[in-house]
Amino acid sequence: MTSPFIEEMIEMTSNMYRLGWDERNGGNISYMLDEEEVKEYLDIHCVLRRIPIGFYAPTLIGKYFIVTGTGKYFRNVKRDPETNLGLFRIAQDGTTAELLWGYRDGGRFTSELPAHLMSHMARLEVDPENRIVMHTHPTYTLAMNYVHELSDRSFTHSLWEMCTECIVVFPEGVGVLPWMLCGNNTIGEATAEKMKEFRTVIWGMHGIYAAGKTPDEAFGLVETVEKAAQIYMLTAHLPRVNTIKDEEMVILAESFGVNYRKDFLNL
Ligand code: 2HA
Ligand code: ZN
Repeated sequence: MTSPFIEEMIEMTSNMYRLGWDERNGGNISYMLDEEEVKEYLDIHCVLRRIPIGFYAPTLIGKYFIVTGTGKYFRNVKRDPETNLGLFRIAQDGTTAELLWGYRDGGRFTSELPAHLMSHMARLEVDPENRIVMHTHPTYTLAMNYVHELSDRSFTHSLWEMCTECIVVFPEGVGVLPWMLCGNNTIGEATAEKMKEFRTVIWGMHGIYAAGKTPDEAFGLVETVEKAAQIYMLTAHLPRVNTIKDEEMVILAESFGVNYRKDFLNL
């Protein structure tokens, strides 16, 4: 099967791999699809396997997702999408994935499915058009986690200072979680809680989550945060001679008409 959504997954995973964000099996993506677009390519009544998801997702019943597989390498998605990706529907019980395509070697979805689906539920509440949740390990964002205080406000403020466009691209800021054990419902719930407020959530000393209506929106958030973190890391050990001032960020936000977190600035 080839389809626009598989092509999209190939493009995203290939780009993320080449950016150096997804070593080995690092990173995972979930993309919610409309039944109409799935139907064009698959018999939606032909369930290959039923896989428990390990939590209850009432608002996702009947929804379709294409999701990267557990233990799979982003580097390999292009060569063999049917093994490295899977497409499933959340069953009527709200706790089972009905596999319709993929995970061909008997595999299953990413171990981070709780964080993905719980984030989808949280984002859909605030943005019914949300479709994408992506998780990755961008190098400079991670580096910055080791040398910067991990709080929503101060981390956001430092990122906003690093590129003129930051406050315009993520005016709501970024949420920051402390280091936590990954791959379980607890980190999923913590991520979803932050996702009510932020499209971008940093997992302390692990990586980043981003959500959006389109792959471009989610990807754009991660690459903008990563660019800011890169500039932070290239300059953190040098004397700061110039900076974007908080009053200038206000001018930017107002000029672009974005609703920004005023309490994240020192005015
Ligand atoms: O699945 O990135 O957080 C690989 C990961 C886990
Ligand atoms: Zn990870």
